[in-house]
Amino acid sequence: MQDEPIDREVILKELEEIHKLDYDYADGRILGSMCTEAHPFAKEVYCKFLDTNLGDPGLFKGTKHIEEEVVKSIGNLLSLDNAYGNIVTGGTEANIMAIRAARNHARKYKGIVDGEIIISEAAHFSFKKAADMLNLRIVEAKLDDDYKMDVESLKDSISDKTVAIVAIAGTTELGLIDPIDEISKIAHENNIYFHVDAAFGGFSIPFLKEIGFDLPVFDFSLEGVCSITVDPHKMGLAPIPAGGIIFRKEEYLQVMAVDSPYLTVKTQSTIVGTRLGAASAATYAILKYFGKQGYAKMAKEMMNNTRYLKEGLEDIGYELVREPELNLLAFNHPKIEAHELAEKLDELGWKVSVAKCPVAIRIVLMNHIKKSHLKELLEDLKEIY
Ligand code: 0PR
Repeated sequence: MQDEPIDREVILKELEEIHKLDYDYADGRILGSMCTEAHPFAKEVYCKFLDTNLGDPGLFKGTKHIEEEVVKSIGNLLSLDNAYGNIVTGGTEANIMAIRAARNHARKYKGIVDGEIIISEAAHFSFKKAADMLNLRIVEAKLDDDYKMDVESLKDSISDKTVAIVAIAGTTELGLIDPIDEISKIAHENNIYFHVDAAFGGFSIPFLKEIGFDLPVFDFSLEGVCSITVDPHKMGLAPIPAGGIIFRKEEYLQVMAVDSPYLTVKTQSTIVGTRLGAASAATYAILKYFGKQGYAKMAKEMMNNTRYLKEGLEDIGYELVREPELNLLAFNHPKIEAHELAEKLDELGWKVSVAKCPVAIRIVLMNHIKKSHLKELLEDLKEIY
């Protein structure tokens, strides 16, 4: 750090220059991200709540009320009348909280000390972080031929040490929905905590279902489901960092509460202590601003773009890994290996990512990707072909 203060204009100019190194969502070139540009209204609200701290909610009763209302609204969207939970930094923190609740619950009520969690090969890597931090062993259930959790393999993976089963509504690599109703039954019959990671799909599946898309049930209407991750900062258009963890029962928060004696509340269940209320306020605002109709319209638009890209790719001769279920497409060139193709696209300015299971180019059709961008992309893909 330099000794003398620097003029704010000089600092801002320097930062702007550095910021130019970042890609801009609005250019439509970021094709492999589950994040997008937050809605301007959500950003405006976010800035108004930058000094709030939900780590000491007695001092910020208004913002705490906002967080509770957001959790209730999201719970409602997921067929739960009385939701408990928090707006956290993202899907990773939400998943860690769910697994911590499951582990502590199993320790308290079943005496399990060296527990296991069952995830599928398609689960997000945040569960590996959770298992590592919480000292749990990961048992990986196989995927079926359709890249979803294989139910028979899940059954074989259950042991008397299982503290949680995790299924996914919108997998990171392919955007697929696991057979959550069947998994819920298995979890319920075996009295095992069941967490659904809908970080990606949670803000589109409910709206798409409402306007007639034939998508499976994945939410709290299934009696086995104990918690759901759903991220406002992905399909919800809230600014980063905004993740959501929704619990069916308050006891899941209570089993991970620690004493916080000198604060305005005497226990705390979140991982983070001091935590910003801005994400809750921005999410509150954007939920109201869009309403179900607004989100449904946006989700439909993204599905239309997905179909447009799918048909364009097939016309050229690219091979889809599978029919898309949500706004995520994975495909391959019949001869060029995916990483090589990704490099060619990168040279042309397209930022795609490569899925691992199976290896394929992966495109997430978020809100910032418009038909005009897809048209250009298809032209380049035709040229490469
Ligand atoms: N669960 C699922 C199903 C996810 O896809 C992700 C993230 C998470 C949990 C974790 O969420 P947070 O990243 O909010 O903690 N999925 C994206 C991924 O890993 C995140 C991402 C977003 C990556 C934007 C790149 C990017 O540019 O692919």
